Amino acid sequence: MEDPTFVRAVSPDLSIAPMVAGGFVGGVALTSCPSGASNMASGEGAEQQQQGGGDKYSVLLPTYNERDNLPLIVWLLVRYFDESGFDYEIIVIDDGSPDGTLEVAKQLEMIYGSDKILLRPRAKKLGLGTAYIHGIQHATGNFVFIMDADLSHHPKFIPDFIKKQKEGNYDVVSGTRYKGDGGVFGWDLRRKLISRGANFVTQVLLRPGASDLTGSFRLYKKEVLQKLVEKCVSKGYVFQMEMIVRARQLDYSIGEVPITFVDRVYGESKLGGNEIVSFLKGLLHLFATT
Ligand SMILES: Nc1nc2c(ncn2[C@@H]2O[C@H](COP(=O)(O)OP(=O)(O)OP(=O)(O)O)[C@@H](O)[C@H]2O)c(=O)[nH]1
Ligand SMILES: [Mg+2]
Repeated sequence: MEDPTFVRAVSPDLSIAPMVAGGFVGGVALTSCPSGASNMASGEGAEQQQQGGGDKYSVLLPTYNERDNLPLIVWLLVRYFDESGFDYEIIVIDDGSPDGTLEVAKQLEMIYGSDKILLRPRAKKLGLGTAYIHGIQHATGNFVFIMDADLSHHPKFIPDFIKKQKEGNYDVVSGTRYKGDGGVFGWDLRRKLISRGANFVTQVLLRPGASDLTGSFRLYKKEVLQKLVEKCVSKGYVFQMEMIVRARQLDYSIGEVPITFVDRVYGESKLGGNEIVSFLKGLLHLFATT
């Protein structure tokens, strides 16, 4: 058994900071967060010199039943942003999660401050696509990160995204599991085949010129994201793919950074037969209309 006082989140390089178990397991008692959290709450991070020439990064975190994951992802985001010195805000879009994610988010807002953690909840589960639209409306940054809140996307890659964006002044920087050091951890063969298959079929049909089409860890210029979201018609899993296909279509520049993707740490996976069927339907629709 593990040391009961620590829970180590699964990470490809096992480098995620240990969390005091009482700090987030069960998601309620957050007072024992790692020392960095309380320092940041008291404004230490804010005193660091801001970088990025006035750039601000809004991170959209859509959540549905993520009470166990949210404290850790937020803590890691705060850590990496504070270390890099860029201005940021984290927008949590919770869709009435029955597990009480919003209550946890409220505690995080108290810990880190309402200028850093913005809660923009909705009453019920309305889907990821509209969660992003809702989030963008409240984003005050000129750049927007989109990532999952289930720890599949590690905030340690945030500085790589920002560096890449600045290198080529890209409109979109897409995290890729299928290039360089990128990869997938924790998926069974079925899930890997589905992801590879979806990418392969889409590459053949639509030739979008990006290596990871179904991933959702991306950085956008805010106005680009707004335009893309307006153009996108699909809902569900095909949405991420449509975003990148439309980005190419609209001649936006796309940079890529290798990322490792780790299967969700807590909570249940929702990928079932229905999602696969609707993905294929969406793909065919895009093929027919683009
Ligand atoms: N606000 C909101 N968030 C959602 C909704 N559906 C999923 N999410 C969140 O969106 C992110 C991605 O969803 P996931 O369920 O992790 O999707 P996935 O990674 O393809 O599948 P699994 O991790 O295997 O379940 C997570 O942070 C979810 O909590 C929704 O309807 N509304
Ligand atoms: Mg996930």
